[in-house]
Amino acid sequence: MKYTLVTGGAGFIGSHLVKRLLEDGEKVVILDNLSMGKLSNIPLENKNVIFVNGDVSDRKTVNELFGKYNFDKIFHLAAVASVAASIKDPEKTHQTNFNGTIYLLEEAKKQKDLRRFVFASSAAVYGNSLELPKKENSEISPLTPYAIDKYASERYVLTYNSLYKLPTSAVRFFNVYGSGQNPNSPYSGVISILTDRLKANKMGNYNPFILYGDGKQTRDFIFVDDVISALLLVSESNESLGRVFNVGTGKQISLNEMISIYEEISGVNLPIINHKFRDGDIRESYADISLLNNIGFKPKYKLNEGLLNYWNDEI
Ligand code: NAD
Ligand code: UD2
Repeated sequence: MKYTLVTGGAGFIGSHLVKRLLEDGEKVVILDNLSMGKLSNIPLENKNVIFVNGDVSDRKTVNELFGKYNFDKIFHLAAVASVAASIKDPEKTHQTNFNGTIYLLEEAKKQKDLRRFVFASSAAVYGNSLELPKKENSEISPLTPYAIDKYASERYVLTYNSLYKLPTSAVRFFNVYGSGQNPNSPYSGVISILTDRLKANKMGNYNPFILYGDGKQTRDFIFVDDVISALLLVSESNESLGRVFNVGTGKQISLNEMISIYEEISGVNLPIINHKFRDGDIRESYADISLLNNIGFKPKYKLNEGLLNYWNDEI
C-alpha cells in the first residue's frame, strides 16, 4: 500500500495539508513529535490517517518509519519553525532542521519508487537582501540558525536530485496565515496575533496589539489554502523537479493597510500600542512568483478574502 508522508503534519501548515490529502482520497502517515503541533489538529478518527509520535532527528525513528511504510510522496514540513527559538538553541534547531532532512533524504533514496519529496524552506533565506520582489535567484543572505539550516537543507534536497536522481523539489514560503496558527509567542505570525487580539476585544476584553515600527513595513501574506494548492502543484509537476519555488501572492501590503482591512472584517476598532521597530525587522518583502505561475499557480484568495475565512473559522 502507498502512503503520503507529512512530517510536521500536526502543525499549522502540515495539518491543513493532511486534510486536503485526505479529501483527495490519499492515505497519510504523519510524523510529528508534538513539540508545537497538536493532536486536535489531526482528524484521527479518519481511517486513512496514521499518526506516528516521533522525532525526525532520531535516526532510528526515521529508519523504522521507512521500514514499515512505502511512500508515494513525502512533504517534509517538520521543523523548529521559530526564528527566535533557533537563536536561543542553535544546536537543537540544527538537529531537527538539518539532520532530520538528511535522514529523510537517505531513507527516501533507498526507496526506488518515490514520486516526489517536497521540502518546506522559507523566505528567511533572503535575509536582508535588498532586491524586490525576491526572485529565487536573488541574493541569499541567511542571518539566523533557522535560515542557515533552511538554506542548507534546501540545497541538499535539490542536490539529491542532481546526484542521485531522487525526485525532489523545494518551496520557500513567505508569510503564511490561516486557522490553526499558534498566536502565543511574540514571534508568532502577526496575523495570528492580530486575530487573537481582535477576538478578545470583540468579547469586550481590552487586549491591545503591539505594533512594532510605523506600520509602513510590507509583507507578502498568503492564505494557507493557497499554500496547500502550491505544495500539491509542485509535487505533481514534472517541471518542478530539482527546483525551488517562492510561495507567496506576488503582492505586498503594509501592516497598516492589512490591520485596517482586518478591523473592518471583524468590526473591531483595535487598541494599538506603538513600539520601536524590532531589531532586524525587514522593511519590505514580497515574492516574485513567476516560476510558480509558469507551472500553473494562481493564488485564489485576496487578502480580504483570506482574512474573512480565517475570522469566520475562529469565531
Ligand atoms: P508549526 O510549528 O505549526 O509546524 C511544525 C511541526 O513540526 C509542528 O507540528 C512540530 O510539532 C513539528 N516538529 C518540530 N520538530 C520536530 C521534530 N524534531 N520531529 C518531528 N516533528 C517536529 O509551523 P508551520 O508554520 O506549520 O511551519 C511548517 C513548515 O513551514 C516549517 O518547516 C516552517 O519552517 C516552514 N515555514 C513556515 C512559514 C510560516 O509562515 N508559517 C514561513 C516559512 C517557512
Ligand atoms: C517572517 C517569519 C520568520 C522569518 C522572517 C524572514 C513568520 C511568523 N515569521 O517574519 O520566521 O522567516 O519572515 O523574513 O512567518 N509585528 C508587529 N506586532 C506583533 C508581531 C509582529 O508589529 O505583535 C510586525 C513585525 O515587526 C513585522 C511584521 O509584523 O514587521 C510581520 O511579522 P511576523 O513575525 O509575522 O513575520 P516576519 O515577516 O517578521
